[in-house]
Order: sequence, then C-alpha cells, then structure tokens
Amino acid sequence: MSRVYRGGLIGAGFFAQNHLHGWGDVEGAEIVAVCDLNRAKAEKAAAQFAIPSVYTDAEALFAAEQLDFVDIPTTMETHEELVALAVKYRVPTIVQKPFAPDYATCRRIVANAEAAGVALMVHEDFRFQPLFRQVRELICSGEIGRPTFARLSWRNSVDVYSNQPYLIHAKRFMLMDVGVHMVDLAHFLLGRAIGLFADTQQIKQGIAGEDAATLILRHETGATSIVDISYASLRDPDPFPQTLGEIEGKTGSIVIEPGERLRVHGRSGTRTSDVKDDGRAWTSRPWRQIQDSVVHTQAHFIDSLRRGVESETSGRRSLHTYALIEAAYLSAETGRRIAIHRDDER
Ligand code: 89Y
Repeated sequence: MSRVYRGGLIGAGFFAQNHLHGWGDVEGAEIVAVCDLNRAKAEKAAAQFAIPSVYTDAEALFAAEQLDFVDIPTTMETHEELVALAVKYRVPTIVQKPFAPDYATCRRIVANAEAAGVALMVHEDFRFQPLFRQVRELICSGEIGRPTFARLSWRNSVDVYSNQPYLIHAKRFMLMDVGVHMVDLAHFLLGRAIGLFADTQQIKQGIAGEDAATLILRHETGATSIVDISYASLRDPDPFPQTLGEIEGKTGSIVIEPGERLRVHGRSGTRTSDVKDDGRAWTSRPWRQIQDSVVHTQAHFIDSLRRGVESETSGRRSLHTYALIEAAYLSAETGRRIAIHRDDER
C-alpha cells in the first residue's frame, strides 16, 4: 500500500466545500489541517470533515504541520503571498483558478516555485470533466481527423453573485472567472494558440467588470476556435454549468449537446452518447460534472506528485492560459488582434 499524502487546506469558502468533499474521494490523500482567516469557518469545516487541526494564520499552519501538499482555494489576490509561504516551507501546492490577477503576477509565482523546485499546479478543473476527457480521446483517436474549428460556449444566467459576491467588484470578471476555463479547454483540444481577437461587454448594471466576452483564437495547427461566455444569457432551459459547442475536423465533427450528450460524426459513422456523472453521494444537480471534475483534478495532482512528473496544469504550463487572457483584455481595450509569442511565457 503506497503512502498517504497529508495535506493542508487554506480558505474554507464557498467552493472549498467541493474541495473538501473531493479530497475524501481521492485515494492516498487526506486533509489534516484547515486554515481560514475566519475561525468559525475553519472550525465548521474541521467538524464536518473530521479534520484534526484548525488555523487562522497560514504561516502558523506551515510552521506547525508536516505537510506533503497544500490546497489553496482562496481568491486570486491572495495567491502570490500564500504560494510564496508554501514555497518557503517547500510544500507542493495546488492553487485554485484564477491563478493570479494578471499575467506578470502568474510569472512571478511560477518563477519563485521553480527556483525552489517546489511542485505547483493550478486547479483548472474543466479539462478534467469526464465529458472533455472523452472529447479529447475522440480527437486523439483520429475519429474526426485533424481539428480545424471549435466553438466553446458558456452562456447562462446563474446567480454567481450570491455564491461569489466579490465578483460584483471584480474589474476583471468574466474572462478571469470562466474565460480561463475556456481558453484552457481550447488549448487542451486544439493545441497552443498563436493569436487572438477579443470583445467584451458589460450587460448587467452595477458590476465593475465585463460579464460577457467573445474571443476568436488562431491555433498553431491552423485551427480556429471561438470562445463565447456570458453570465447575462437568459435561456430556458438554462444550460448552467454545461459548456456547449462543437469541434470540427477534416473527417468529421463532435457536437456537445445539452444534457452532457455527445454527437459524433466520424470515421466510424454517426452516434450519440450520454456522458454519465460519477454518481458520488455528495454531488448534486446541476453541479455534478463540476464537482466530479474537482476530484479528478485533485487525483491528477497527487498522482503527479507520486510519480514525480509535471502536472497537466502546472504553474508553468498554465502560463499560456494567462497570457491569452491578458491578450484578450488588451485586444478588447485596443480593438487589435494580439499575437501570442512563446517568449511571453518565460
Ligand atoms: O466560478 C465559476 C467557475 O469557475 O465554474 C463555475 C463557477 O463556480 C460559477 O459559474
């Protein structure tokens, strides 16, 4: 039996509930300490998930505990400081998306972790949704030939403002909250992007940032993708939290239909299949596929640590995502198409 990795969790807010449930389902990992600035929140999490130690100060957590990893599901403004602490104590780290408020900060965080040789992964979970694993396998199997086009669409009117009220005041909102997922998926499915054009909109009144954005990406393979995201789309039924879209290749296509259904037209004909959720006791509709993806993301992190390999969404590999988001803000501001150079990422 391989050893159990002992982890700390910093930040017991809204989405951390999924992290805490998720860790319970990851074989070979356990959370032994929880930290939140708000003691009541940390104690509540400790009681609910039978976590032995509670902290309100992150440095005290690192100083007192022998940790094999730390999970940081806090907001992005805190990540540079918290990851720096983990690096100081040489604790492998998984940090929630968005990685950091801007690309320059992402680069500083990565440089710091790399200089110390501390493993760092961004908790980017959409690519770990079982549906997108299947889509990627289909593409890699050659079923639809070389991809030429994709559209990834996230349009709903979920009340994100109740669960994450800080988003009302975020100047960089939609691209940071959901755009990062979509450009990571575009990269995952079509390869690196070399340029993009973006337009942003603020549709809801009284918020500080954009709540809708449309991106056109050019990939180095020659493929084009469109990413369109909005929290101001009134639809019935509301597809939240599903990403819809399609991928076209030289010999076929994959359409992602509502209800986690894939319609594949390719070398072996045309078929439709439903992607099942994992059926975990703690997950509930409509969140199931996102909740399942949390567990797959965490399991990948532990597996990467165990094997001593770089994770799929390591800090370094995630720089591409954040270079694209930075470029999207620049494009929207200037009306220009922005080229993405590999050099941007180091
Ligand atoms: O914040 C968003 C995300 O990252 O995925 C879903 C979400 O939690 C709410 O739309």
